[in-house]
Amino acid sequence: MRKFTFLLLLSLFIYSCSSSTNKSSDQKTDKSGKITIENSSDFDSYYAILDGIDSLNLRHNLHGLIDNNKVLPYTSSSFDVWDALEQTDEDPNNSNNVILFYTGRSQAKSYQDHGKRDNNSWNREHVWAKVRGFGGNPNEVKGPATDIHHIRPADRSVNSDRWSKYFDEGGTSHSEATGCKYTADTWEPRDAVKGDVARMMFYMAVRYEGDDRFNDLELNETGAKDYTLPNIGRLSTLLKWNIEDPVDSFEMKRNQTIFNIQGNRNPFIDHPEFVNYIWH
Ligand SMILES: [Ca+2]
Ligand SMILES: [Ca+2]
Repeated sequence: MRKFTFLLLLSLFIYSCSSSTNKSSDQKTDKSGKITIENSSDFDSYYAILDGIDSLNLRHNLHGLIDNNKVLPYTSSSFDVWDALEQTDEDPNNSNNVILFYTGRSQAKSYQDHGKRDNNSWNREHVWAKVRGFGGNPNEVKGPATDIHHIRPADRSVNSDRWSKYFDEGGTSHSEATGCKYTADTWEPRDAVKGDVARMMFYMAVRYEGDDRFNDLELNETGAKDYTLPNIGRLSTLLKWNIEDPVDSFEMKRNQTIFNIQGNRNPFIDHPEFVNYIWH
């Protein structure tokens, strides 16, 4: 009996320890529907204004927090998107290189696709495909077309093959970006960036709500083969990837670098649990 009591107390102790480990995330998804910002991280002062608000208002408040970013020129003799990506996607092991998003290859920053049409050079992939809401010349369109939160260095030919496909799982393995798969309509990125894709798409949907001169970008479940609509999917797959590939140090560092350049953050990198309040 004494042994049983001891085991019971021991299991209660272990349970309470594991509960307190999870306390932070529990608090943020509790049933009261209030958002709690604990000021536990350097970046939490950015979110302090959200502390105590009703979770139903989170999306609206997040939009107001992130919608005043500096708009970069796409290509310019002054600091432009090329220059920004050399900082945001720098190879942590080689400051002369960037990491290409779909292949994972480390590539010389200087080996850019500037009309040379070299298939192994790198260019600028709009992860939210341009034609899905902000087509045209990015130099003129700007806004979402020059928002570096979703623009990544990519191998020129791989970028071309991804085209404007929506994100979902399955299909044929890509011959060059071997971790990626594709069908006629869909693109599945390599495992290491699946969550990164999801969180970039969540950012775009909340940053662009149609209250400025840009379209209201929205995620959908059909994937939307109609490329003229400002939609991309598949939402349920993105939600799954957000969990399967959690935020890592490269993504956090990238978010901070963008904050320094563009003046706004991707909240879904800093607080992945916010996703639960907005998409169910
Ligand atoms: Ca990742
Ligand atoms: Ca939107």
